[in-house]
Amino acid sequence: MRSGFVTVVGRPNVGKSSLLNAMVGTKVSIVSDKPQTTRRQVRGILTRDDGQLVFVDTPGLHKAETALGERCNQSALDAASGVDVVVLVVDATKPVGTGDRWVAARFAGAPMVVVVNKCDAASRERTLSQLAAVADVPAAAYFPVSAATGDGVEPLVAHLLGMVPEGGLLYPAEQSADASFEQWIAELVRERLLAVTRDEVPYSVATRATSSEDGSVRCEIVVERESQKGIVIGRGGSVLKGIRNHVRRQVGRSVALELAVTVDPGWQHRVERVERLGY
Ligand SMILES: Nc1nc2c(ncn2[C@@H]2O[C@H](COP(=O)(O)OP(=O)(O)O)[C@@H](O)[C@H]2O)c(=O)[nH]1
Ligand SMILES: [Mg+2]
Repeated sequence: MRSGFVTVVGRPNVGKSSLLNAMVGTKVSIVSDKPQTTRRQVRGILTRDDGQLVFVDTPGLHKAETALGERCNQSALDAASGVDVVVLVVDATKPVGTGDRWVAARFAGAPMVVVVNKCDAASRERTLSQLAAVADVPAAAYFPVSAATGDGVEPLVAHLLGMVPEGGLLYPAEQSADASFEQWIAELVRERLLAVTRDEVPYSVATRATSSEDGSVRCEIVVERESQKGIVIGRGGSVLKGIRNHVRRQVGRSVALELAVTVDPGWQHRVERVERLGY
């Protein structure tokens, strides 16, 4: 048996979290069409007869403009120390740019695999030219994949298993995520908020959930302005109600879920608030 840690890095929105979910085979990290969805390291665990891979999802490295952004960048950089393999993800539909190379340089020296993702959305020629464009990033292998369709994911996983050292289980075989139930609920609430809100609202939202003794879960939604609170609640509470129903369906088991919205002015610009919210 082999086992090890595989950190997934790249620019925002290239599909790191989608790829992690595809490799694990179940959803453990939230996804959205907005950049900076992932705010901290998320672990997803794949256990097979021939080994176990612990995937670490990371926030996309970007030019940070807030305390939250700096925190996210640091979290991504930290995730690569001491890992067995770094998977650098680039987007098949966007030109490979200085941003991708800058990210690659941050992880120079680590055993690296480069993945060109979203191949379902790019022509064959485009995918080939993307592979050629990343060929100068020193890596052990280059894989074209689609996290959306699953194309190319199995050969990638098999290759990664071959790159980690011999060893036993790092997590119990039946465990596929490291987040607590409450953390997962909070993430699902935020994922839905990212999907149904626009403009600056998605970036202003933080969520935090706690369980009470009767098994019900209370999730606090923190926004930065009163006007955002109104948007998140919706007319007659319609937006909140929709989020609640959607999340309860996703959880897959019956849970009493209470949502509350609070305003914390400019929280993402203040280090101590960012830390208090758990980022
Ligand atoms: N067409 C296509 N879209 C994808 C694929 N993987 C991810 N996406 C989309 O790209 C966006 C960003 O995905 P996400 O996993 O959150 O990216 P991250 O910020 O790098 O973690 C979402 O809208 C995804 O649905 C893929 O293989 N094909
Ligand atoms: Mg992500």
